Amino acid sequence: MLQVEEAEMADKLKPDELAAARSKLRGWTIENGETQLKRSFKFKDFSEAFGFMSRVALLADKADHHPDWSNSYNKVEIVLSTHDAGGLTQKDVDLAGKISALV
Ligand code: HBI
Repeated sequence: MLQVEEAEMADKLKPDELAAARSKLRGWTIENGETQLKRSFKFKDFSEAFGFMSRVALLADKADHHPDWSNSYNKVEIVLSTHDAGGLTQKDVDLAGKISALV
């Protein structure tokens, strides 16, 4: 059992990596006991919001790393976490950076 936990721990961001992510990822917050990156987006209308979601979907599938997200009319909320590791990994930071570059 210990081996599995160590493997999961190995992937999770270390404190210095979390601090770097905090300063790099403007607009994103680190939540839920430092296991999630979260950001809300507001667009002109639903069409703009959905277009953004379509672009994020393509980025996520290319990265094989997918958001937990919600959409309400012109608002999109994105939560990133690595389910396989039970917390934040570099995959979350990388995808957050790519998503930020879309807006
Ligand atoms: N997306 N956020 C997130 N976390 C994962 O662990 C994950 C994923 N997308 C695909 C994926 N894992 C696959 O590699 C399988 O592990 C399901």
